[in-house]
Amino acid sequence: MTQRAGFVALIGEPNAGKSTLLNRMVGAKVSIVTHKVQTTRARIRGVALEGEAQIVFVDTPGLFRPRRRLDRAMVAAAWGGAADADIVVLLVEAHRGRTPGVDAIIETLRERVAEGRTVALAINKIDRVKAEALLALSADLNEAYPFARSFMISAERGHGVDDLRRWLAETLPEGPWLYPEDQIADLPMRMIAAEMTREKLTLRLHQELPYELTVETENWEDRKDGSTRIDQIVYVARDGHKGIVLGHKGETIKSVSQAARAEIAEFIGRPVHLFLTVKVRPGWLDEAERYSEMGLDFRDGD
Ligand SMILES: Nc1nc2c(ncn2[C@@H]2O[C@H](COP(=O)(O)OP(=O)(O)OP(=O)(O)O)[C@@H](O)[C@H]2O)c(=O)[nH]1
Ligand SMILES: [Mg+2]
Repeated sequence: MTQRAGFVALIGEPNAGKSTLLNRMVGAKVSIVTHKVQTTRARIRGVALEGEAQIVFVDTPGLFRPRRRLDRAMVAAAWGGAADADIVVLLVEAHRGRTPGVDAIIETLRERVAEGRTVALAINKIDRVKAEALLALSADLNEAYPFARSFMISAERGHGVDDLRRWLAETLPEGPWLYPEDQIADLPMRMIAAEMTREKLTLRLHQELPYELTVETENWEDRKDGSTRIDQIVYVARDGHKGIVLGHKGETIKSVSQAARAEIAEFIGRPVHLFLTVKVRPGWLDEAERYSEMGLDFRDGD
């Protein structure tokens, strides 16, 4: 059989379930997931195999109307992912339907991406609605845009995901595989580890979560005894945010650190010693280095 390989970009509004779908396709948690919008900040590649095809999924930040510099960099990264892909899959939330945000994405798809590129629709979270509503939504969206195929899935529960994977595998171009057979992610381990800590912070901080927060892995040391020491910095923009992240008597940062350590240790298969430091850095949202650490372009996207 001939080998096939290529890139499949997952795009959609914030919270559509793109990262959940990527993780399910890859079979490991490569990209962080929370119930909050704007969780993913950069392009994250995860690799899945289906028969003779290697499908490289590209998770992207949610698409919305950006205002701040970080927003603009995120949205630019998402459209960049779509522009580079062989196939684009637009995720739409079943229970929210055709929102103005979805229409805006379709508009941009038409203007910037569509030419010669295969675009499919995946209505996600079908576990949240009645089946009757799905057909009408699918028809409506297909009227707005000529999707090559439409799928109805639940990324969380797995419904319809095998069909989507099979179709992607047979639709990708013929060609040699792009990654070694056993590789599942294309993101430096230090970045995955920082993302895991950011996820735990996001889950723990609820409404108090500062938007102006980022996590970087500063030091990574694989020790002779088989364990790994990891030092990370949590950057916040204001003094008040430092207290929020630390929590009463340091309880918040302690529980975040424990949860992140366990997840990183499981991922790398080694015991981990994780040290978190919180730093107040008022201008970090305008520092080029912070963006490159996140895998984003500092230059303003359009
Ligand atoms: N009920 C239900 N919830 C889902 C499904 N897929 C994802 N979710 C939930 O939707 C929320 C958002 O999921 P993510 O995968 O982080 O969404 P995303 O599109 O990557 O979001 P951003 O990175 O912020 O753009 C999480 O709480 C998921 O558990 C699904 O099929 N059904
Ligand atoms: Mg995401």
